[in-house]
Amino acid sequence: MDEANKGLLFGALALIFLQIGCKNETGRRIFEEPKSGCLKQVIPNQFLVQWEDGQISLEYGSSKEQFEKEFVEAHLDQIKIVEQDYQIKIPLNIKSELSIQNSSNKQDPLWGVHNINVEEAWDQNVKGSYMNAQGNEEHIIVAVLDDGMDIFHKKLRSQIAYNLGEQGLDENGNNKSSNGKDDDNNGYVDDFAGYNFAQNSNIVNDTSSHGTHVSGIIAAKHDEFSSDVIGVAPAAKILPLDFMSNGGGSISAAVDAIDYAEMMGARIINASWGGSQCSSILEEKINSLSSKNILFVAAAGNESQDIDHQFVYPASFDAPSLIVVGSVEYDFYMAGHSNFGENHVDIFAPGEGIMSTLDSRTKRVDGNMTGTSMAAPFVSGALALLWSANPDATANEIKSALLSGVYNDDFYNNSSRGRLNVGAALGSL
Ligand SMILES: [Ca+2]
Ligand SMILES: [Ca+2]
Ligand SMILES: [Ca+2]
Repeated sequence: MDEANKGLLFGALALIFLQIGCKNETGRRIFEEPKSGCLKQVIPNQFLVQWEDGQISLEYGSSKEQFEKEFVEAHLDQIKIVEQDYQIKIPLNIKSELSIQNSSNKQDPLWGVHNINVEEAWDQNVKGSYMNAQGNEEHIIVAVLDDGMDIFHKKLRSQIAYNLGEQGLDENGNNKSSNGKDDDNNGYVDDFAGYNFAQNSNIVNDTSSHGTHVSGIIAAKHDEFSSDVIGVAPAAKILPLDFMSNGGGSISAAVDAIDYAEMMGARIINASWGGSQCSSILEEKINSLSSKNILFVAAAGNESQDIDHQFVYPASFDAPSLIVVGSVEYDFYMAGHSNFGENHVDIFAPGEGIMSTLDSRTKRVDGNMTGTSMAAPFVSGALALLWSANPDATANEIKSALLSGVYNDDFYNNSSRGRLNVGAALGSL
């Protein structure tokens, strides 16, 4: 491994904010005034509607005025919230240098995975899968909502939650994964290896390597070379859900991807992105996951700020199924880039100089990245291990085991006062 790709891709996901506070007496929130920072992110003529029954749909109109007059008025009784759709932007911030501390850890390219006490789980054969009542192996599915993933990477291609309904040959002898048909009638054509909600296609293209790096931290295959990237939960499966192209996505694509993750049985959603809030629909969506027993793991962000006071989203949402992750450096102190906050940040995990998989088209199979984007997937992998050890546990039980079994130190400014300790979390399950 040489001078690696020190990318850091959290960023000002400048998007979504409809200021709450002007509800009318029916509880309907129709085109509330967006924050000024959100106006630039509006996607013209696309509107998100949340219905009274909780469903969310994307609708189109020739203008906001026309849409309000013709669509909203006609359906007013069934509508709860109407918002403009917003772009999600995730600028790629490249850190020029790693902050080097006096620590022997920095010599170990895999220092992150070696310092979360995960061997204790592996030694008990807790690796991210379990045997069901029929004696078949079931894999915990982690949905990676990101810029895509290199599904052909040698450390990842065996680690994907393939959709068996789009596998094999159709009646004409064509491959179901590429025949242009929705063979399993789930609403998505050829969704064999995840889906691209930004472009409505089955090509999950990771232009930044960000999603490939995140995926490797969670579940990169283990093999015989000790210097190779290894994932936290090698028997878990990744569901690659691409909702951005060229660093940008939309609220509607993120919401569709969350729905898809739920439909395909994901128990964990990794969200290594964030920024300012423009949409209350995204907040309600994440809130609704607690009743579905799904955990949503969000990066705390890289602005070195207290997010109890300077909010970033989705990390500063108050949702029971949300777990927010900040990062530590080689010496286990909080990383200089990491956001913090004793109410809104839950736990820290390694996030400085993390080696993981890169998109093979970059001509490198692995490299380093830095940021809370890297810390979040350590926790997502840990949750997959916990759930595989106790598949009947509720999301709440898994979350509280994670947060009670930590390396504890009073100086950690987060709600658990701790950093990730997989073995101890397993012990408190
Ligand atoms: Ca993409
Ligand atoms: Ca399908
Ligand atoms: Ca097909």
